[in-house]
Amino acid sequence: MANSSKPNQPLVTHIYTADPSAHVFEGKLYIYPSHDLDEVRESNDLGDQYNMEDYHVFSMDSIDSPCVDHGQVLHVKDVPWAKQQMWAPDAAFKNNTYYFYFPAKDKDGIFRIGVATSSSPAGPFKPQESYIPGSFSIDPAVFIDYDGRAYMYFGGLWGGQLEKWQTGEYNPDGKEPAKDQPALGPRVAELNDDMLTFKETPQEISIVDEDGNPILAGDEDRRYFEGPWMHKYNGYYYLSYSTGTTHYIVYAMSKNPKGPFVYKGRILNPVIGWTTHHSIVEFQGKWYLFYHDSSLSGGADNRRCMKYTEIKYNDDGTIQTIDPYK
Ligand code: FUB
Repeated sequence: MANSSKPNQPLVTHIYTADPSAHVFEGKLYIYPSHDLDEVRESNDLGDQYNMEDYHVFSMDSIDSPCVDHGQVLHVKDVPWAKQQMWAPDAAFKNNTYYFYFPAKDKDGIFRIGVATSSSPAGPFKPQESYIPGSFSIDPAVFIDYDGRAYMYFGGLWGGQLEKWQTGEYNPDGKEPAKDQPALGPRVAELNDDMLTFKETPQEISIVDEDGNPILAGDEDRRYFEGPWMHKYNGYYYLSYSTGTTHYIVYAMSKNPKGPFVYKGRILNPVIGWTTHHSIVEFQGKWYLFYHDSSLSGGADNRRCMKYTEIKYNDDGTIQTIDPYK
């Protein structure tokens, strides 16, 4: 008999999972995480330790139900354009089809974002022949607004190569801006109705402080690093993301899905392990943060486990900071 799920506990323990993107499809909660390999690897700044090869999909009937593994839904060997490193994915539903979005390095070692489709939220997913034209870097998060328009948010520094795309072309020597310069923002592109292609060239999102000044590259407690997520609450768009080197999940708010976004605060304090990566979803009347840490492996950066906890909003729409271990 499978165990019931509990807040701040690993949702599954039979495999390592990370970067959980949670969505409600067909009345159930579906989770689309990375599948960490059970292998020992030394960490480096390029993220070579995250050498994942495939994806599994999970579902829960209610928040305390067992988390069910639907098995392997996509493998790198089945993706014609991809060579390695199947990193943080996401999924969306439109046109009676489930779309699974995933980053991977192409045959030239450049991260691109691919799509695979299925008639079921549990997959399996059939990949497109090539990656999304004009896509680059990592961590796609697809948000469908109430008006039906779909947007992809993406991008990540260091191993995610975002700093190499500042000119719009891939520059292997691209560096982060100087500490007193505006930080690089995540990218956003509206998707065409086919959900397979960008409607426009991806744009950089601006994240500013309460005075309207750009968050600077040296402000590592607040600047964008990777793992964007978009959700909407009470008419506001919430862009949440990881600060990478300082290990926070933070958020910024806007009245526009493309920003500018005003930095508001921390959602999640640092977890065990280097990376922190999350999603936010409303399910059966409550709001939840899905996240990961490395507790299941005793702290190995590349062997993580997905978890969830409830989110609470204040009356002014700000989010209460969560300490994962209290
Ligand atoms: O899981 C591989 C990478 O680690 C993800 O793409 C990042 O967001 C970080 O969690």
